[in-house]
This record gives sequence, structure tokens and C-alpha cells, in this order.
Amino acid sequence: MNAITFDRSKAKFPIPEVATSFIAGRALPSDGTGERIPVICPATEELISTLREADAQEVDQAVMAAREAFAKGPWPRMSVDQRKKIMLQIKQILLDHADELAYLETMNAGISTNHVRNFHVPRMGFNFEFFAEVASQDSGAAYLQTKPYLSIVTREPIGVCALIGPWNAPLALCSMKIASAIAFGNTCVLKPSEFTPLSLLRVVELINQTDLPKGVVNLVNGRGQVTGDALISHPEVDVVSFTGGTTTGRAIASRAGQNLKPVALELGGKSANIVTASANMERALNGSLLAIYSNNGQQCLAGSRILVDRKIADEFVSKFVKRSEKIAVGDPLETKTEVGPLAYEAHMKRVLGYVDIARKEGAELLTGGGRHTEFNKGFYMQPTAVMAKSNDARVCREEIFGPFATFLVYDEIDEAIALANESEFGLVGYVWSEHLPTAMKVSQNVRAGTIWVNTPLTRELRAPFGGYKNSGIGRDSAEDCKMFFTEAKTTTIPLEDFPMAKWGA
Ligand code: TXE
Repeated sequence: MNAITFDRSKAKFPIPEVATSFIAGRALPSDGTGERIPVICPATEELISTLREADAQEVDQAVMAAREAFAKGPWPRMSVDQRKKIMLQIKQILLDHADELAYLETMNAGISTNHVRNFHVPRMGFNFEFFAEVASQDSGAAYLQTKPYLSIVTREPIGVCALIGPWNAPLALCSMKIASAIAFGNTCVLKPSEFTPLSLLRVVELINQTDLPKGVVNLVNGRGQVTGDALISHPEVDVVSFTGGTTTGRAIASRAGQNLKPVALELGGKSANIVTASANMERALNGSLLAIYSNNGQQCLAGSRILVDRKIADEFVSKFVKRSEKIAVGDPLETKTEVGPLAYEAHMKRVLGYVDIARKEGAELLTGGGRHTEFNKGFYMQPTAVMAKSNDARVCREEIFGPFATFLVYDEIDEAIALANESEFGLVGYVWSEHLPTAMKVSQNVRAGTIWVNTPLTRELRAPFGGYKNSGIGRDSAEDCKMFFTEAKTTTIPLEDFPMAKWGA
């Protein structure tokens, strides 16, 4: 692809010409070693920046900065109240730059500015406040049952955390990783996706303008197999938190396993969205459209397999198709845009490839199915829906990760539940029903980490989020993140003198 060079005078906020690593409180120079990788705006195909890739040596520098800050720096040793004050400073500085961060995210990831500004940016701020609270309210346990001993259990930070993030929602997802790692006294090295380095580089710069000690939050930029692999293989990394595709997750888990590092993996999904005959049709329609098309269809928790009761299928599908055709696809910087471009060219081609796969499998194309004809530049795709022949079809089994809905029709709720469970994934499930026993039956029988009843995409940070089966290992929540990012320590003390064997006396 021949990228068009971006006219920098058009930029609403500064975009760095070269995105480098940020280590121990400073950005590394743009003229260092490492491959140069183009950073493309998916809405215009313009070259908006260049990423200078961190090689193994630069990754080592970042990990050792995090190690130094962990072993000798004040952060792990500070009182939680002091840490909380700094976490709140981070929240504030990020929210003070909300428009700039939203702009960088939209320019680089193609997510509509409305969505980023109204959901991702506030969530990013809240992540720091939430985990500051969680860490500050934490307490240990004491056991007195075995006399004369008192055993106390405390939790200590686990050390240097490698945080590897994806390109579909960099701000929202990676801010959660940083906040949950550092709140408990850890230090970290973040590696954003090579496709979307810009917003997170600015986030890490801003975080480093607060009172946070240098070296606590570091960032390396580069491709997964170079920079990412060097990071997760580094012996001074204690734990790996990853969000991304299932194939990459497998590779990361086996690499981390060689060094016995704990891993948390938040991976793909092919979640069932069950629309029953007892649904409130209008709400189910609104929710189903959001569940598949929001964030340009690029979300792990998408309701991408819509299972609809035969009794209402004709009406529901025809309304869904009509609404899909009216969705405002366009420039993600425009506030009226609902669906923007896909994040990068190869991904758009992959998603479009599923249209041919669907056709070959005998699916009926209900709407869309091609690049958006209104644009001669940008990775725009028409919101697409197909009616599959059976759940064995690849469009029912594989995560497509774009504005691509697959329908199946069912007759009985037990059949819908069985179809929902016939999947290698188990991240979330949706059910639309005004009949509580039906909703509860789905909730209790669908094997997925989160079930949404009559609502799409609601995240409660206190409650666990994560996947069954190939959708991941581990959960995000107040408690789960604490368990993952800390080590438990038991200290045992006798409270009185006690008889002890006197060997050699
Ligand atoms: O993501 P990857 P890809 C799914 C979605 C998508 C598919 C492929 O179905 O179509 O995955 O996307 C880093 N060692 N999701 O290939 O590879 C990489 O640099 C260390 C679901 O673009 O998973 C990036 O930072 N790191 C999903 C991160 O992994 C490595 C979000 C994610 O990239 C690495 C994204 C390696 N060997 C895609 N290889 C979700 N769960 O939301 C890659 N990386």
C-alpha cells in the first residue's frame, strides 16, 4: 500500500512524527535502532506517524527500569493513601487531556470520536479511581485456630508486570491494565499494538508528569513477535497480562509457561445473542445492533451470533436489516458517525473475506457484504448481516471482529442454549426476554463468563469479566485483579511459649 503523507497542519492536536519507547520518565530518541513501521490513519489511509520498534535491548532497558523502580523505588513502599493520591492525579491529568486523547485514538484506531469521548475516555479515568479505591480498602486475614499461633496473611505486589494490549480499544483496555497493576504497588512495561501506538504513548507521557515515581510505568512500541516476545520472555518480568486474539494468547501462554510466569488472557469470542419471542422487540433490536456494530464491530464482547426465535424471526431480521442499512458509516471524527473504518487494511480484508466464506457455505447475505461505496479512501465496510445455514458454518464458529452479524433461527429455548454452547469460545452471552424464568434459564445454562439480560455491553468493574473455554484465562474485577497482581504471604507467630523438641541437647 502506498500511504499518503499526512498534512500536519491539519492536525487538531500534535501527533508525534516518530513514536518510540518511553522508559524511566523519558521518551527515547527517534533516531535509535529498530525497524520503522508506518502508522496509518484507517479513515484516510494517510501515514500519520512512524513507529520506531523497540528491539530486545530496548525492551531490556524498559524492564530493568521497572525492576529498579520495584526493587529500590518508593512506589511499592508507599502507603496506600499516598499511592491513591497519585492515582487520582493520573485520573485528573488524563481527563484534562480527554479531547486530545480521544483525537489520537480516533485518528489511529478509527473508532468514532463520540464513542471514544463518551465511553472509553471516562472509563479510562474511572479505572485509576476505581483501582485506587480497591487497593486502599484492601485488608488481610488472620487465623487463630491453631493454638498458640497467630497466622496473618498479607498481600504484596508481585513485581514487574508485562502488559500487552490490542488495537481495538487501546485507551479503555490498556488503562485498565496499567491501573490494576500499579494500584497494588507494582511497576510495569506496557506494549501497545503496533497498529495503534499513538494514544497510549501520550497517556504514558502524561502519567509521567504526575508525582508517580519514574520507572513505574514504562512503554515499549513494536510488533508482537519482536518487541512483545522480548518482553514476555524477559527473566525480570514477573507476570503477563494480555488482551488479544486466541492464537496469540496461546503462543503467549506457552512462552510465559516456560518461565513459570502467571498469565491472564482476555481473548476472543463468538458470543450468542439470544432473542426470544418474549423479548421487548424494540429494546432487543436496539441492543442487538449495538452489540454487533458498536466500536466498528471490533470488540471481544460482540453479540456476533444472533439466535432468533422462529416465531419472531421474519419481523426481527427485517427490522435489523433496515436499521443496519441506515447506520451512519463515515469519518470517525464526525460526531454523527456511528460506524467508522476498520482498524487496518489487512484486518478489513480478513473481515471482507468472511463474506465469500459465508457465500460458499450457502449462507444468505441479508445486507452489506462489501467495502462502503461512498469512500474512495479508508477501510470502510458496509454493516453486514448473513443468515447461516447451520452452526457448523465458519461464520458461526470463528471470531470475525468487524461489523458482521451472523443469524441463526431456533425453535425452542433449549435449542438456543445448545447452539450458544456449541462454540470454542465462552466470553459473554446475551438474552432478550421479558419472561424471567426464560432469562434465568439462559443465564444458568450458557457457558460464558458474563450474561447480559435485556442489556448490551454493560461492564461492572467490581464483578468478574473474562472467558470460559478459549476466551481466556483469569478474570478482571476488583478481587481478581488483586489476586493476579499480588502475591500472598503468610506470617506465623506463636503467641506464647510452647514446648519444642530440643535436638542435640
Ligand atoms: O491481534 P493479536 P491481531 C482477535 C480478533 C482479531 C484477531 C487477530 O479476532 O481478528 O484477534 O488480531 C501482540 N508475543 N482479537 O493479530 O496478535 C500484538 O503486537 C507477544 C481479539 O491483530 O492478538 C498486540 O500488541 N505479543 C481481541 C497484541 O498482541 C504479541 C483484540 C494483540 O495482537 C505476539 C484484538 C507475541 N508472539 C484482536 N504476537 C480482544 N480480545 O478484544 C502478537 N502480540
